[in-house]
Amino acid sequence: MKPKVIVTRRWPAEVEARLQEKYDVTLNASDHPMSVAEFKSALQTYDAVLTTVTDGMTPDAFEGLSLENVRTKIIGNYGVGFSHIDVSSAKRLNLTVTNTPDVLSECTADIAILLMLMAARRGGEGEREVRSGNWTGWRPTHMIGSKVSGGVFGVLGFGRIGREAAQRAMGFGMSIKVFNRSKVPSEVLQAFNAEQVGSINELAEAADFLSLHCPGGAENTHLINAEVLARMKPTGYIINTARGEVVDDVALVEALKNGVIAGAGLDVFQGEPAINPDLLTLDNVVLLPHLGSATSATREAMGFRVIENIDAFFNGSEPPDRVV
Ligand code: 8YV
Repeated sequence: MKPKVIVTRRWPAEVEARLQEKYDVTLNASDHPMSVAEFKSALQTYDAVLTTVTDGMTPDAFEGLSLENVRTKIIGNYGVGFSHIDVSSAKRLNLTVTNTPDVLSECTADIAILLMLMAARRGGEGEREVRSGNWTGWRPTHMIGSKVSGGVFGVLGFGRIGREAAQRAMGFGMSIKVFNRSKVPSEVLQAFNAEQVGSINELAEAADFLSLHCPGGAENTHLINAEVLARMKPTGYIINTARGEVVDDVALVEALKNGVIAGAGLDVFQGEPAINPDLLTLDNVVLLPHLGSATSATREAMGFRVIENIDAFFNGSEPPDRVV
């Protein structure tokens, strides 16, 4: 008997087809985000639940479940971040959790650079002006932005995506400063000609662009707060392709309104798709709808990576990307 597998959202067609060849699959034809009740019932019905960031698997989604009534053995998350999955409940229920690292690092780093350029060179504002018919023509003082090339690129979290972003920033002649909880090996720092600083405040003071590449979750919630923003240069920018909760968006709005920093580029939001409405009123912030991994090559690779993990699991070997 093939293991019973449920996919919580629509995936690229090739990946869904591959899954269907191998497993007894239930697809989410309408692509609606699963409710807590649906998720709870899935855990009692399927051998594997294949999730995404839109599945809020907070402790209440696991409430009332026990080893006796849970059928699921593995949660295969489609995405690298898994802070939406309550790890202690997963452990209590003896669930294996896997993610999809590596395959999305380049494309997510691309979006960080896109946001940096758009924010600094006022790409969003410019586009809005042209489309609205309000552009009156070239003039020396029109829509002046900030120079990116040669600036300081601050990386908070020097993992795979942070390094890809730094690599790209080096192409703009930027110098790299890094804050990372653990010590980055000196040969890695050398390869980026990077300096590892000792605190987030120090990084904030040095960076022209402070790009966030750490995981989300409780321990990184509001790492970027009013105090850190106050340390930044008034010409500085925050770039967030990590998780919305890493930035205190109320403090960010104040900083953007009051000239504490020059601007921001955000691909992720606390409580997304809801967005702090004040952000929508500000011209010095660029807003994207969580596009980090949104290329066809990457979304397919993510799906095949989930399949590799559940294949390994159901064949009795260690899934390559086990995180719990
Ligand atoms: C994913 C992401 O597309 O992988 C991640 O952590 O943030 C995104 O790029 C999303 O999480 C899908 O689950």
